[in-house]
Amino acid sequence: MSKEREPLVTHIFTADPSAHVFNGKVYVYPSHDVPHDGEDNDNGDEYQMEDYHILSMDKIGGEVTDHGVALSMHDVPWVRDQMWAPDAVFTNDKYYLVFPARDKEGMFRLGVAVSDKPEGPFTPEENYIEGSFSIDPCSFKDDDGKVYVYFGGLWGGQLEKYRTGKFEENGTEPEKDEPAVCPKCALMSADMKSFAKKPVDIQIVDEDGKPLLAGDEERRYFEGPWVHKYNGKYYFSYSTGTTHYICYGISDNPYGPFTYKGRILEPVIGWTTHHSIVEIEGEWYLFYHDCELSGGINHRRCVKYTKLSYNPDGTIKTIRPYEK
Ligand code: FUB
Repeated sequence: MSKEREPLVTHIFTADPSAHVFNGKVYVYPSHDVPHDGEDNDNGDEYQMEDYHILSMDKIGGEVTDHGVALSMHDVPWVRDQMWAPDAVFTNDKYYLVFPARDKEGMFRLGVAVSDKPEGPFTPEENYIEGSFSIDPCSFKDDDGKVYVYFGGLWGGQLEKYRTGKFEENGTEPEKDEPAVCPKCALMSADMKSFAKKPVDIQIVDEDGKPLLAGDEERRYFEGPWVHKYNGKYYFSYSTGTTHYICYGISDNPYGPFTYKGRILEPVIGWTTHHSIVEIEGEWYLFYHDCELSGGINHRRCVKYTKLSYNPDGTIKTIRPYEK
């Protein structure tokens, strides 16, 4: 049986959980960390994932099933390595896995794979989504059926190298007093094979409507976007990377701007923090990871979940992951 704030599974290392309810069951789409003895660096070379395993529970707190390899990098023609944080969406009566990986030239791209079952196995498209770049896709389906993919990550995720609109090998983050690099959002085509529109910037603004600055590392976007809806509002949540928080903003529009509202999760054990938010039988849950299972090794992470709650004004109560 699974328990709140304990590793969901211990037989493999897992990270970056995207959780969904499909057919009344809880499905978790995590990264699958590969243990090795290599060093960490700012490029994320330690995250050497090769495949995806989908996890499920009949109900929250239930026994966890590992459905085995749902997609391997060896089966995706365009992928060289580093299959990082995936997400999944149900549309067209099919399940689509949306995932990032490095292409044969070492550029991060986003790919799509399809299955009739939420646990896969997934059949990948021959090529990555044309015009895609960077990492951490969140595939959000709105109430009108439109699917948006939010994505982007700094440093290893290469997002700051696209500031001019095209890839610049030596691209850097803006100066500290300039607006921060924005995450991106693209509307997906109905067949889920391409971007219906070019990706646009997602602005995260302060209470005065000003974009957060690059030097505002406690609040600015780094990686790991997630979008959910609560009481008709769009919530955009993300990791601040260098300061290790999960923060969020709220908007009336899926394209934002999102007004910064606060922290959802205080730092966990390990450098990265990455999450998803899902409603299960009328209660809200945060799925996240830390490195507790490996004693703090950054690339040997474990997925956990805990309850999440809202204040009457719609703001989210901050979670302190090790406070009982
Ligand atoms: O798992 C590899 C990377 O670490 C993800 O893409 C980031 O969000 C961070 O969790």
